[in-house]
Amino acid sequence: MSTVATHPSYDELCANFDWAIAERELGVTRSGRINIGWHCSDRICELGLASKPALIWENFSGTGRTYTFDDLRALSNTIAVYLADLGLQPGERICLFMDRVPDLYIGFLGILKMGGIAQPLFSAFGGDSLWTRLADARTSAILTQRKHVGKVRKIREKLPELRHIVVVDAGEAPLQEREVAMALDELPRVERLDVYPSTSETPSVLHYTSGTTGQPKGAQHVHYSIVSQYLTAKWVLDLQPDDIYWCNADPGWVTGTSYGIIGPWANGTTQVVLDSGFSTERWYAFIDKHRVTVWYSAPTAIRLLMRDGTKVARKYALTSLRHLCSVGEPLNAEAVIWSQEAFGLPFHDTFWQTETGCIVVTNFPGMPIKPGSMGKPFPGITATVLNPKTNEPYDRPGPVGLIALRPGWPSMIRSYWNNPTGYASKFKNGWYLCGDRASIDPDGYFWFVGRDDDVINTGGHLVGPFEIESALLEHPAVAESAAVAKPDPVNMEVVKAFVTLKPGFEGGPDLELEIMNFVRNKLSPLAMPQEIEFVPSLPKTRSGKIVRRILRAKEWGEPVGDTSTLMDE
Ligand code: 6R9
Repeated sequence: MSTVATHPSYDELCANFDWAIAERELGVTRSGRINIGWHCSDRICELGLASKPALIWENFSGTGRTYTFDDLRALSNTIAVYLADLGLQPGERICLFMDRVPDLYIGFLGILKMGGIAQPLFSAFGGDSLWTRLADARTSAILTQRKHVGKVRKIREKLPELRHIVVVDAGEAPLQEREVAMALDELPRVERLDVYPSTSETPSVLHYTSGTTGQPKGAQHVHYSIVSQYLTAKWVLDLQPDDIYWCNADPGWVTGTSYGIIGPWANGTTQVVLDSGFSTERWYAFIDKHRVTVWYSAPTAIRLLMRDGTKVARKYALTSLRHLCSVGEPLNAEAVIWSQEAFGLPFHDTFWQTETGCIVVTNFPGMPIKPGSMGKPFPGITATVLNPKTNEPYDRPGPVGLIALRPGWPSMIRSYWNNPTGYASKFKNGWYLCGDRASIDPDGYFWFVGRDDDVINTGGHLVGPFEIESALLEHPAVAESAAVAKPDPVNMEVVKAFVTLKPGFEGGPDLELEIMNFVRNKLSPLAMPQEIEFVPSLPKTRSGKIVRRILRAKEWGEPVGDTSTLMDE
């Protein structure tokens, strides 16, 4: 099957771009009514796709269930009515605190249909992480499962505004104060609903950012975001009518809502969801069983697949795959080359943030991929890199600067919850600063360097962690790596690398020296780690991002700061 999109080329799309293209296709205007819940279900039914599967769901043990767009429509109506009957009002924050069960996806649409603000949080969060975010958002209700309700019970006394704790699978279990049982299958199915008349600027989703560099912030999205999410899903993920699409991100992370709910369903795409943790074989078997065609994943998962080698991939029929995309962290060249070897297809990198709401820089389908580069701005997005001294774009390709976007695309957040000053501080000279560094080559391709705070200053030379980590990952023993600054009396900072090894390798001074020399030969003596520490695992956020800040703080003897999004808290 071809990997080339059927839509016009990147250059043609850029030349004729207008977000009105998406507005027309979605049947919305900036001043009219838009409701994401309605657009992702009712409208798809009106287009004649009521009986098309919308969600093919499977849990860790292989039990599954399929929901059509008509099911999605009626069941999200049902949840909307249920929540409104509890007395919940439009504009109130309603948290989704569940594993990737169908109620999570349907509940998300239901909340939006009754005008609530959906606040998805990772079900793996412990009490403290949950409390910080519910307290900050002054959340009125939480939808959760029996297995997680204990965490809510522990903190509810500190949350006087949390009026309803809705348990979706309570069964006969005894409930406590403020708790109600909502058995979706047993509620009368609501066929007709007057959906809340939201417009473009009505708040829709409140996402707490992964917090790799500090306190989590509540990113405030609006219903108009669907305009960007719809079109980027269609063009970048290249969604076609017959696709079986798998986004393996949890909706606690923006990828799991923008491209695990809104983008694909606004396109009427069939999605598969696997409610289970990572396992190479389980994932390949899932792709094989459901004949997945488009797969949206992340470097952290791809590195684990790489660690297990191409042989495992050959045990499964993965030939249904025709388009692969990646997000969340820099995608190193090695991973692109490996995926070509393992699946016969390259991963296409996509760069964006909770704040941008949609993909902003990407290896567009059909555009030649330069392995290691993130690609070019999505048509309609003006992206550049600024000289950090002047906050002006460079007048030539090459130098490393701050990634900056011209504000105004539909899915940009409108503020940080309770923190307008924090939001205002992200803008300089009329540009929105992403907080990342990159360079642009003469062909207009962006090359990621690192988060601003992760750049290493060794003897006055700025070294990006991505370059060093990419080189480390090319060494046959290295599974994962993080390069951070370590204090040095002469050079101010030197590079220290933390490394996890592939099965069968043992850390020690010989391997350390070998890897150091490997990096020196590939890059430069400057980029060579002065020290390599072999570790069993690296600190990561729940969305799989390596948190270099924590490793660096230890080297400098500084406090590690907020750790509430960490995987192994
Ligand atoms: C969607 C998402 C945003 C930060 C972003 C950057 C990093 C995301 C990337 C990437 C290099 C890519 N990031 N995609 N870095 N290449 N393709 O991840 O949102 O959780 O808010 O994180 O993630 O540092 O600024 P979010």
